Amino acid sequence: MAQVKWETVKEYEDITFKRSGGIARIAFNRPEVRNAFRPKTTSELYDAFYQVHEDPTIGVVLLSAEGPSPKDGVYSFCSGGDQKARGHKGYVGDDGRHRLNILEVQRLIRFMPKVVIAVVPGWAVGGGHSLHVVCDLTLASKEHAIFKQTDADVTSFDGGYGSAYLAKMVGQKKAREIFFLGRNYSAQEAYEMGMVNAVIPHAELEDTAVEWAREILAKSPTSIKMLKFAMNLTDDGMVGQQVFAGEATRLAYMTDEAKEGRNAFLEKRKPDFKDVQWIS
Ligand code: S0N
Repeated sequence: MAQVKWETVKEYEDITFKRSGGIARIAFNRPEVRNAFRPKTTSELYDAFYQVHEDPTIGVVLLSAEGPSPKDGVYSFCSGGDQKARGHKGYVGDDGRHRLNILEVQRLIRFMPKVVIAVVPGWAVGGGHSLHVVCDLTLASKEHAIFKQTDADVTSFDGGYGSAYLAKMVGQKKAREIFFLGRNYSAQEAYEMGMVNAVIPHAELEDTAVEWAREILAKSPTSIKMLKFAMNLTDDGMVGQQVFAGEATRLAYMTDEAKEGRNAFLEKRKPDFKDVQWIS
């Protein structure tokens, strides 16, 4: 069993944000509404994920949820956009502004050079389902996780990663079934479809996630991030190439060749690359 002592990084209203060594834990904290997200939730998520993105000492993030619900004891990961916070122009924040910033959270998860593991203790529904799809790995509670797509019931649909990338993951027919019928799928069924990495007894879910995170942290960080971006690349088009190439440029900066290029400019002379080999 993984022994883990979480320390709070920052206090929020709708989420919790903790860390233990190189592992961050960001968790929804609205269990009374099945962890639905409102604009405040997505702003807080963005803020926490951005801190993780910027922190070179963190390599793995667990995206999880607090719970169960104090009202009825039901566990949830996330039930998507808060339908009570939805006005005629979309989701509306306390300041009266309409926003769709869950997609910005998705992009941060997708493009951060760290591994994000969805730890699903219960319902993963609508935009909550899409979030698990966009995470790098998904671990699900054997007893309580249920996967469901209600986007077509409430006319609040994810036509990006939540659906199109899901189809790459589970196949076109299965993805269309998930979205067109909106049925419930158990953790085992989700595993058999290929959208869950492992089905874990509920009591061991978080410890298992920490064990997976520690295994990943023992690997070469450069390899892990280049592999993540390489696997993203074909589905992310020019943006995928940009993200992958950004890391290639970072590696190039670390060479003597790059030092010479920079120094030559700063010293107002021609660069001397004659000792650099054309390695193939
Ligand atoms: C999760 C479900 C299946 C659980 O059912 P269960 O266990 O029977 O519980 P309930 O009694 O239904 O719920 C318990 C309490 O929680 C409240 N609640 C649950 N979900 C939500 C929610 N999403 N919003 C607000 N409240 C919620 C219930 O109202 C109940 O409260 P009380 O006790 O006060 O009655 C079931 O709850 C369910 O189906 N929930 C709704 C799921 C849903 O339709 N979600 C929205 C789907 N769409 C998205 O998420 C779109 C995401 C998005 O934002 C987006 C993405 C891409 C592009 C654009 C957008 C965009 O912004 O539109």
